[in-house]
Amino acid sequence: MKKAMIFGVTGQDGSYLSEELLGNDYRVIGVARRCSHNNMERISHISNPDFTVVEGDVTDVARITQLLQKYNPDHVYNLAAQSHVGSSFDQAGYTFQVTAGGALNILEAIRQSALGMRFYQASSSEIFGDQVGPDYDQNEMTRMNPQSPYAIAKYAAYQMTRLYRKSYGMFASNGILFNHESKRRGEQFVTRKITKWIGQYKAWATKYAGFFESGQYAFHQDWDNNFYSSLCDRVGFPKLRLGNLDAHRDWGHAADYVRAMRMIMEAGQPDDYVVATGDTYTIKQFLSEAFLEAGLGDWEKYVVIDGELYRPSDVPFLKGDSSKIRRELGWRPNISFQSLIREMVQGDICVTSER
Ligand code: NDP
Ligand code: GDR
Repeated sequence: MKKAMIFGVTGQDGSYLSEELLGNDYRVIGVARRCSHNNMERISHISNPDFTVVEGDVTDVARITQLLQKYNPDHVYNLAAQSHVGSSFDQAGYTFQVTAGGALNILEAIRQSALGMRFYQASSSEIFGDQVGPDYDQNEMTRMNPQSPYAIAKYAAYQMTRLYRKSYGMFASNGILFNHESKRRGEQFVTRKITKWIGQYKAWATKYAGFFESGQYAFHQDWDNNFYSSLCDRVGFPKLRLGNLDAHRDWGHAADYVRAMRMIMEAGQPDDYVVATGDTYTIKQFLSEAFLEAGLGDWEKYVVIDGELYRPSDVPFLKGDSSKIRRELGWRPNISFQSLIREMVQGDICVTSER
């Protein structure tokens, strides 16, 4: 049985990757940082004797070395990062320390241990920044021009991974993943922020509908969307505050993307691969689909544009060309944009109505 170690096991991808690897006969050692609150929510459902969680932080090279020596994994996945692009403008130094320095610490610990384990770096489409390919799709050959402290940290880690591969002959690969989401997506990212708001709003509107329908209030009006959105104004349910809605993103599902990670690590040779659906949508299009899925109609009635949520510089257009990984490793995504939105919206409606 092969052993895999995952740094960043408590994140969205860490949880899906653990399931993916356990389902493919790996023993999984997840590394989680010590936290004063419960950060195990995404992995607490995994009860498998081949799954172990240990404490560790990617800024602590001594601990990384100790863990590698103790468990001697075949594969090491580095998913740990300060992964919020917007926050990286406020916490540039910290982001660089964790997101770039963490990758270097693991690479160096592997090199010094001389145990020959394989390394995966969670690289990101953010490293393309404002650059597009000749057909507007970004692939492994597209010029990179990162546009945030996060993206620059990821670019440093990407280059470091390539350098260790070239200089020391290590099996070290970059998965250049475009945005991928799920019900487990962090609540500060735009897709989940939208679906979570929808879940809370629907729970609130249902409560009010019950109140009026109970006859305590004589209120003769069609129970339509205009009524509910005007309630938002009158009774004070906070509207959904968002920033730049014109950016394009190529959104896939995390379950499909962790399969790509495993395939990259099981390949014959180390290499760098773009992982993307090849479709792109604006935030406005995501809003439109999500509000339709929730039966709420026109999203514009519920959304307020907040200038504070605009980033000092943003990535305007992402659309990935993943033909290399499709051709060489046979990967392809199975979950459509519409199914992803359905899962996220319905998931958040269920969660909030159960509370
Ligand atoms: P999350 O933010 O959900 O997860 C990040 C993980 O890193 C969490 O487990 C977090 O722990 C952990 N972490 C943060 N700082 C440290 C540290 N100092 N030491 C150890 N662990 C730490 O990200 P995702 O799961 O969405 O993404 C996984 C990786 O892939 C990240 O590196 C991200 O930058 C990258 N990526 C993500 C994409 C996406 O669309 N999701 C696309 C391209 C790249 P805790 O739970 O305690 O906060
Ligand atoms: P991104 O994802 O920056 O692409 O990074 P995010 O969902 O944060 O933003 C996508 C786009 O939406 C715009 N936007 C908002 N974003 C957030 N978070 N909150 C808002 O209120 C809001 N309003 C508009 C943003 O400006 C941006 O254009 C994600 C992360 O998972 C990274 O770790 C990963 O590397 C990349 O995807 C690929």
